[in-house]
Amino acid sequence: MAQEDGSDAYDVIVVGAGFGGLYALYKLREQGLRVRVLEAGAGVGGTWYWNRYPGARCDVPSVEYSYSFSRELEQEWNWTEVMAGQPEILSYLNHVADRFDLRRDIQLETRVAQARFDEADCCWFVLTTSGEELKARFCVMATGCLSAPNTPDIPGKADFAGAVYHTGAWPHEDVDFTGLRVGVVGTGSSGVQAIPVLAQSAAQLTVFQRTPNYTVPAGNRPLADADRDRAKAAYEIIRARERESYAGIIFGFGGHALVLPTERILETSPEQRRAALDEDAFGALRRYSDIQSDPRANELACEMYREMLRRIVDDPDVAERLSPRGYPLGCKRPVIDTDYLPTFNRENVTLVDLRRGEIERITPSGVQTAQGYFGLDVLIWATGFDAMTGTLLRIDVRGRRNLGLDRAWAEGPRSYLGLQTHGFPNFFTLTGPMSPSVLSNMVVSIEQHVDWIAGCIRYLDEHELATIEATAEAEAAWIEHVQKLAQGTMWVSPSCNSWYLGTNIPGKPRVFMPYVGGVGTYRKHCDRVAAQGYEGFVLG
Ligand code: NA7
Repeated sequence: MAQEDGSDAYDVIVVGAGFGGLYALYKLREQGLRVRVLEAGAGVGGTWYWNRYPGARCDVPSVEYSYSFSRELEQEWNWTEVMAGQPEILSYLNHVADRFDLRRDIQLETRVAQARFDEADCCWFVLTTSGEELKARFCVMATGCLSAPNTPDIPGKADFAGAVYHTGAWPHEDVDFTGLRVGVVGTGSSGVQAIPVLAQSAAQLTVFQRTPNYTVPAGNRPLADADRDRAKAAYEIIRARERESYAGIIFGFGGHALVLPTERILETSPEQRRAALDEDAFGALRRYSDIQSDPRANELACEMYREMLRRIVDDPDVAERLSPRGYPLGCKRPVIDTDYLPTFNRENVTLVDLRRGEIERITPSGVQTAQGYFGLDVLIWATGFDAMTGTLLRIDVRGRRNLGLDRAWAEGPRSYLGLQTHGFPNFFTLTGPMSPSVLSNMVVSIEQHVDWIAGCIRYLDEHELATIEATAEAEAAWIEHVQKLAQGTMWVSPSCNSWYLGTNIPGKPRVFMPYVGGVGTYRKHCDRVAAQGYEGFVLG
């Protein structure tokens, strides 16, 4: 498509129109750049466009899980719940798209098949699945960290004759489960959120659980007018503190101010731990500072968790089946829920603990496990995503000398600051592996990355430079730093399997992908690199 000045190139192509892509468009366009956003979905919203399963909700307080770039937007939008549900977040993003006139530069239903760097021209050619080719100086991949749904390769999965859904690619029309026998495979955040809601309408709900999660009640509630007003009045302080904080969040579950743990569980007696549970149920687990770093402390916390679970679930055998064992609390992403454990007290809910015998095959009418057969009308995969790298690697990305990103990342993702990979000049990943990303409030991390990239492009333009590329040395040093920080934490414990490590996808290298040093520290690294003329990058 020809531009106003007659050239056929954009300055920036942004892939994805979720939180990241929308802000990237706003910010880069403000800077006078010609930007085109390509989005596979038929609407904006990214994660919140696709993940519309019953019960889908954010686990970060809504006043914090929102943009900070516009004071007016902050003041005019009224969140209705402490933690917003998917429909409200999606309306917010649609409002943002309209409010800032973003739609005119967004091309929907456009899936990117290939992105190729042209060394002679110093630009990227982006090819869509419908054969359209676009040219730009820069590529910003706002493709999301949890956007490539994973459906496990279980024998017979294509044979099922009833309706099949994936939580990460849920249909846009309402699905009615009344009177139906519904099966859910998977008990991560998506399964844990969907199961209590599905149980209310399905005639029979069968949950196939491979690994029980440590899930704690979210304590969600309507957002009181007074609390919303207080947040609006204090936004400037809230945002400033988020940016310096560890996770980009200053309020905890239920919207209460986060309190730093001060007690050591190893110094408590069994009676003190029981009393702590009596006083604050699952909240008690937030009191201890040694759980994430000491395996003995962690095991005591796990036992507290299982004790609490036994108090909630009536049938002792079901409670045992729901009890996480053999891996530490804090290894997987925390799961918070609404009525999850009490759901297993319902007559119409059956829990199949796959640790006692796995799924052998899917048949046309149900699921055959080593423990018996379960007849179903509907099968729901709540089996997660090929996280952090999956969406990028499903695109054929080719950098210098035709190097494929799949080859560059064959042994795990490689990135300098989580922003760029050596060999791929002018190609930026938003909240990419090796940045705080999924360990943080994504909106805070997205805004930080977009602002950094916008500053970087401005710097290049002001200095009449065409390219920026991470050096192999800076990239290697950053990866080493990221891995070193994670060492000794529960996230990388040998008994831990998680999508942070890529172990949920057969054959994916076991590499811990996020940066655990915290968003405040990370921001300082990025700012220092920029202030020193983009140290660790070659500018050409
Ligand atoms: P998750 O957290 O990856 O959960 C996927 C679930 O599916 C988890 O319980 C898996 O068990 C289970 N799973 C995966 N493969 C299988 C097979 N083959 N058989 C049985 N069960 C299986 O994805 P979610 O969508 O719930 O959440 C992803 C993130 O989105 C979440 O952390 C939030 O950040 C939002 P496993 O634990 O691997 O044994």
